[in-house]
Amino acid sequence: MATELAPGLIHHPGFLDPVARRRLADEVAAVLDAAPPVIPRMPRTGRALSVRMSNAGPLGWVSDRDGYRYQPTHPKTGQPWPAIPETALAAWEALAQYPAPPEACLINLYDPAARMGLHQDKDETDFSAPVVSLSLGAPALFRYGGLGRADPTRSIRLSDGDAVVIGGVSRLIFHGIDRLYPSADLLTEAPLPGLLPAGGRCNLTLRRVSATTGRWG
Ligand code: MD6
Ligand code: FE
Repeated sequence: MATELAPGLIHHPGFLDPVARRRLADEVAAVLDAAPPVIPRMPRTGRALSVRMSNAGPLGWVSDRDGYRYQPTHPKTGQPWPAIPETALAAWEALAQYPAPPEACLINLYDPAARMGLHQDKDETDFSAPVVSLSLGAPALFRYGGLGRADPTRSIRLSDGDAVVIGGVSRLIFHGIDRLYPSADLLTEAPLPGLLPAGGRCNLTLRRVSATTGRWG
């Protein structure tokens, strides 16, 4: 059962069944083999974020001292990003209600202590397309607010297999991950062994960017 948390902000608990979760985790492992995770850094300060990131698709989101941007190649290997996993493309087709495929699939890897500060996804140029997010592994506390950073916020738990769509008038809301809940059963079954420690989490966000590969921000 899907829940509309706010207009255009929709939570689909357990959207991926266990077979699809396993398949997506295997597809993500193959992507990460070709495009190893990188520690993103804040523009200017160079401060490291606590997540590790990689991408799939024609464009990937990269953050380093030079700024935030989408680019067609991996910053370390120089190779094009691998193709977006089939399971993720199918989720976009089912949930995005948008007539074109995603151009970018950002892969966030959370160690049990990792978090992500409140932010807006606004480095894209096409805000008519939603962002579709898929979660694997340990549950996480997802906080969302309004269009202003200081607006009141609410929180929900995102669990293994959940999908979230951020679109419509909610496309630019502030959101983030406050913490993970690395529970005992997940300690024995990490979704990406070797890539994530037990109790870790993987989140994929599918986006439309634009045909341009220039710099923003
Ligand atoms: C995460 N998610 O769940 C972080 N962004 O790890 C996001 O930042 C996000 O869940 C845009 C749309 C949906 C999201
Ligand atoms: Fe986001």
